[in-house]
Amino acid sequence: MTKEELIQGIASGDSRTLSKAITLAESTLAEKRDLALEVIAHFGPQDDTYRIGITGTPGAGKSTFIEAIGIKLLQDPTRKIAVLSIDPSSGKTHGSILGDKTRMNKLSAHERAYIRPTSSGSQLGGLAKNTRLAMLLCEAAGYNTILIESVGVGQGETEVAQLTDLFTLVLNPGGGDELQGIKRGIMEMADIIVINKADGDAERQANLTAKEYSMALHLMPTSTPFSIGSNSGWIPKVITASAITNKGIDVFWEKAFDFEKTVSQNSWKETHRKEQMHYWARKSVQDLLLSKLDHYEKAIVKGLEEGKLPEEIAKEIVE
Ligand SMILES: Nc1nc2c(ncn2[C@@H]2O[C@H](COP(=O)(O)OP(=O)(O)OP(=O)(O)O)[C@@H](O)[C@H]2O)c(=O)[nH]1
Ligand SMILES: [Mg+2]
Repeated sequence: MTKEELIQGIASGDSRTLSKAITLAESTLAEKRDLALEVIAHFGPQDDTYRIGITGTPGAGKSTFIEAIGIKLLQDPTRKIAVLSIDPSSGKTHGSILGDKTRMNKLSAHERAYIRPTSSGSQLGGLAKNTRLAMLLCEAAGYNTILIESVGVGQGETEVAQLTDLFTLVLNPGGGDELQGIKRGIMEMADIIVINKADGDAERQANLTAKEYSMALHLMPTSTPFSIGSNSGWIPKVITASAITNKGIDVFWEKAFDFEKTVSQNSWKETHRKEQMHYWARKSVQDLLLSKLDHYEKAIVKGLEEGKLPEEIAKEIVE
């Protein structure tokens, strides 16, 4: 496909063209990736979208929860939802794709929804980076609500916060043990904590767990090393929900829109997105520099043979 064909297809909201463009963006071949970047640049930033991260331990019910909140939101005819999942395992095996599609049956069949797992390709730490490009392409294609699913246990997983406006943490009923599996920092980043699977016998436990987390949150500083730049002015909320019985799904959206209202009024959303762009720009520079490191191998070996200090060699190469 040519650049013009890609642009035209995406502008008309064609999901097959969108899929092709995302595949190009994930490519490790520079010319393919560059083509995708040109397409993204053509559309420019889409400021009016809502980007929501859904993170939580494996099996917490993230995909099922996304299906429930997605179907609910699509009752509003102006909404178009793209679901992107960052799965560290999907790069190799694509094992989660089938699982996610079956967990999101109704959503994947809906004409105003688009579901896609992101592949890491061969790039180290390329997951969130590729997800970001996929997100921008989805926004260009008219998807105004982006839901990003990530596990929150692997390396670099906290990076999902550099993609989204609202950060949601999905946990299960049961005490603090649960948190041992995920990075502590993730809890401090959460804007909404959802205790999912609050149904049947587990409902009582879920309410207790919600209270515990609520109290734990109160003890946390509002600004942490993980909160990026300025403060959103939002006080994190803990809710209970069931993705199966739909309990708490309305409450989730109520809070999510309260959040959006708060951060739009105090212009945090705008500032936050600018800070995120700065993060990605730095990261891109860093990645490019690192990819060039191999070129300097000869100079490094030569410098060492000449008895130079590593610090001297570095200065000579870089400056
Ligand atoms: N009882 C109950 N079960 C749920 C609920 N939500 C999800 N489940 C079940 O929990 C299991 C895992 O659900 P998923 O939605 O795949 O969880 P996930 O967090 O996306 O899992 P991974 O992506 O593999 O980390 C499935 O068997 C779901 O049916 C819920 O609200 N209540
Ligand atoms: Mg899942």
